[in-house]
Amino acid sequence: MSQLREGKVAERIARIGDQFAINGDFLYGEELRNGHINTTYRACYRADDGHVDRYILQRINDYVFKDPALVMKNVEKVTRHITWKVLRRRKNAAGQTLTLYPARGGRNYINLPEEGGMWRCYNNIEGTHTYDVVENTRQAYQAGYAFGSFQELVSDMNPEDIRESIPDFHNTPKRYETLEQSVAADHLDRAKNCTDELELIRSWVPELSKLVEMQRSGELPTRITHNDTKINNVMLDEETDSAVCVVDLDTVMPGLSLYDFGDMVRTATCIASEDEEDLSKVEMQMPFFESLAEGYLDATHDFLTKTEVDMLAFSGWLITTEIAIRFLTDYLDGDKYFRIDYPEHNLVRARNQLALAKSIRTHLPLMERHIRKLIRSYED
Ligand code: GN1
Ligand code: MG
Repeated sequence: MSQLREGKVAERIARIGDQFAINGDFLYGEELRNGHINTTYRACYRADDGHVDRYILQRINDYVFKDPALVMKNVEKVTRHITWKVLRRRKNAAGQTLTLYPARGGRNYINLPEEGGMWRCYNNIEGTHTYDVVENTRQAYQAGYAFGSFQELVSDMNPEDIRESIPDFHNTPKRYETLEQSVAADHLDRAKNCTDELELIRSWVPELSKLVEMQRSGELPTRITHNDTKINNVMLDEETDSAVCVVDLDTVMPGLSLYDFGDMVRTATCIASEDEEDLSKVEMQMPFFESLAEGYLDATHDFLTKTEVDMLAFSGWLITTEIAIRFLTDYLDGDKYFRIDYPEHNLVRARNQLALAKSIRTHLPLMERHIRKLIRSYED
C-alpha cells in the first residue's frame, strides 16, 4: 500500500473526501485491495487543530449490490444499534463499530456518477490491523469471538428492520442451480477446463440443501447475521491481536448463524490463502478449528440452539463448497463479480476452495467431537 500524495489517484481520493464531513487538509491517500467487491481508499487529513486523522472512503459496487441505498439503510441501523448497546453496557466486548460520516446533501452516502457511483465514508479504526490468512490459534479464537459477539450485539434488533441486500445470498442450492445455468450457457467455452471440479460438486448435490431445508422447516432459527465473516473482516488490536471491531457490514441481513460460522471455518482454519495454487498447502488444521470454535461458542453458547450447535462443523464444509461454486460460476460467466488479478484467478480460487472443502469433510467427525466437548464444558 503506497501512500499517494499526488497524481491522479491521490487527486481522486481528495475529490471524493471533499464530499464528506471531514475537517482539515488532505495529506495522502492509499488504496486498500483486500476485498473482492468494493473499491476502498484510506485518506489521511491534518485537521485544523493539528490532529492527523484517517478515514475510509468506499464505493459500493452496484453490480453486486443492486440497491446501494438499501445497503446503507441496513448499515446505518446496525452501526447505531451496536453503538447504543455498547454505550449502555460501558464495556467493549469486541463491540466497537464503524461510524458513518455525513455527506454533502444530507445523507450518509453520496452518488458521484463521475466517480463511478455511490460513495460513503467511515472512520479508520486506528491501532488495529487485519490478516488475510490466519497465522496462529489466537487469531482464530479472536475471530470466532468477534463474530460471535457481533451476532449477540444484533440479536435484539427487529429482523424486519433489516432488508436483504442480496437475495438468496447463502442459498446454496440456488447457487448450484446458477452454476449449472452457466455451464449450460458456457459463453466463453470454459466449461471444458473444469470438468473434474463439476463432477465433484455434482457428487455433493444432495447435501447442498440441508441448511435451507432446516431453515424452511423451522428447525433452524433465522437471525440477523453478518454473512461475510472472512478473517480479514475483523480488526485486531495491533499490539495484542485482541478483536476490536467487525467490519464489512454490507451483507448483514436475516440469515443463519451457521452461515457466519461456516465462513469462519473457511477462512480461519487454513494457513493458505484462498487463491493459493499449490493445493498441497490447502488443508484445514484442527488446532485452528478448535480455537475458532471455542472463541465463537464463548460468545454464543447462551443463545444458540442445540440444532445450531450440531450443525456447526457441517456448515464449514457447506459454506466452503458454496464459495467454490460461486467462484466457478464467475469464471464461467467471464469474471464479472469478483475482482480478479489474472484470467484464471476465479478457477484457481474454485479449485482451492474445493480442496479445502474436501479437507474439512474428512475432519467432520473430529470437529463434531470437539464441539460436543466444548458444549459439555459450559454445562459443568
Ligand atoms: C467477497 O467483499 P469481500 O471480499 O469481503 C464476497 C463474499 C465471499 C468473499 C470470498 C458481497 O467478500 O461473499 O465469501 O468475497 N462478498 C460479496 O473471498 O459477495
Ligand atoms: Mg464484503
